[in-house]
Amino acid sequence: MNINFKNVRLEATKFDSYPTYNGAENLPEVAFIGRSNVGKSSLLNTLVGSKSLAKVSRLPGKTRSVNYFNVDHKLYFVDLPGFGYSKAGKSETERFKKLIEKFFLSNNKLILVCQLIDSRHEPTKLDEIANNFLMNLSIPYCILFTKVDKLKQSQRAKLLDRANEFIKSKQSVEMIPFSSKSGEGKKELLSYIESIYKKSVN
Ligand SMILES: Nc1nc2c(ncn2[C@@H]2O[C@H](COP(=O)(O)OP(=O)(O)OP(=O)(O)O)[C@@H](O)[C@H]2O)c(=O)[nH]1
Ligand SMILES: [Mg+2]
Repeated sequence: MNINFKNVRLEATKFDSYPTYNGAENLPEVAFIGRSNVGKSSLLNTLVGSKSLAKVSRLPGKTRSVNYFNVDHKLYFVDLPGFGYSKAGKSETERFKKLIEKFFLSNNKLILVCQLIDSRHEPTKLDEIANNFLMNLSIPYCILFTKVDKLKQSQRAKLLDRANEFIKSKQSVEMIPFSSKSGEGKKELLSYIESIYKKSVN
């Protein structure tokens, strides 16, 4: 029943999410969404213990398709293109927006949505819009604060306040500080995903 997160392969790459990808095994999905460059692909690599499974770049706008990683024949990790990439042209931005909306609105296989927010900065307007949209889907939802290795002690202390401010008056939400560099948060996130998975198959 336990998931072997290291048994992973890229199964499919989609540029259009309609109809949604069913995959050979029709597995439940865990999606990772957030601003361009926030560290989605890096986080996925860290979770599965790989350096290069998902493509990472210093420049925003690296992931432009929806990538389905088959994890141990039990679930898919879905790496989405980042939103808010200012250098992408208008039509590219529109395409991403439609792709992401369709991905979430016509998908009944999602068991968890993880929104990534850069721990160094205030959440952006787009982070807030995404947060509102995602929390209204009534799918289990969590926030991952990325790149915490870059925080100074004083910023670290403020993170919790900022996090609470961000989700104030919303239902209780799992929040995990994460670093792909130090591995902080990895264990916690994997056990959280595993617990959600177990609930979904019971
Ligand atoms: N210090 C530090 N750098 C990180 C961390 N995670 C990602 N980065 C760096 O941030 C940059 C962007 O990482 P990606 O994983 O490609 O980000 P992404 O969210 O997938 O970006 P798009 O595919 O463009 O949407 C790369 O230079 C990474 O090395 C982290 O935890 N700590
Ligand atoms: Mg990416």
